[in-house]
Amino acid sequence: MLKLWGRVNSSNVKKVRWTCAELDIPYERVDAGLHFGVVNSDEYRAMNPNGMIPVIDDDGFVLWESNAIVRYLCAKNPKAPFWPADLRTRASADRWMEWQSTTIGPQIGPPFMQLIRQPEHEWDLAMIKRNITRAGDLWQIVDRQLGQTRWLAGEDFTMGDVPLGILAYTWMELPLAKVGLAHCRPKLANVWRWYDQLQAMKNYRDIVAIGLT
Ligand SMILES: N[C@@H](CCC(=O)N[C@@H](CS)C(=O)NCC(=O)O)C(=O)O
Repeated sequence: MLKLWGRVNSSNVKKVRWTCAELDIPYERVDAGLHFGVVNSDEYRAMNPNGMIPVIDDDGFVLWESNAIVRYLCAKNPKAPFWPADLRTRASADRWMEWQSTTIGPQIGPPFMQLIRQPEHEWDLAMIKRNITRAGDLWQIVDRQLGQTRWLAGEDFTMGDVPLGILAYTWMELPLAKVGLAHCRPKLANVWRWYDQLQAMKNYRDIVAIGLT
């Protein structure tokens, strides 16, 4: 059986768990990361020298990097439309996965770490303001896309909605009012409609919308 290492409150582990749920892939999960430790053991570092989660072991094939894992699982268990059969739709889904990891994710990650995981006296308010303002601008790009298509890569829910869908939960739940930045999260009509669609999904409620910790 597929084995997955990673704690359930990790956004990158959520990508893998949500994908397994969509594709009906059974797996065994081992808690790892943060207070669970594990990631610094020699055995774990031999699997992932970065000491990060998630990692999977599929019958002896070890893989890290969440988006690569999502694509591997999809290619091995192809199920359209989640793994789009059409090359261009799949490339569009890929594009939003990469954009989440490289562009908007890095803006939201550091404020998340401080506002949710660090005591208030350690918050770097200048950084939080800079990043949240930039993230607010970037959500406008998502909003424009979702003004044209029901889901990010077209009319169907695909793997392309997974990383940003997870980040959307983080974004909506961040206590921005506490740092006077609630105005950076205006009610963008298309993003909110897409977020409602996500919240209507059982897998999203069970795996993603589990509170920010
Ligand atoms: N690019 C990597 C990033 C992995 C990553 O940042 N994982 C975080 C959790 S979301 C982690 O391992 N944090 C350290 C820990 O939990 O101990 C991926 O997408 O898999």
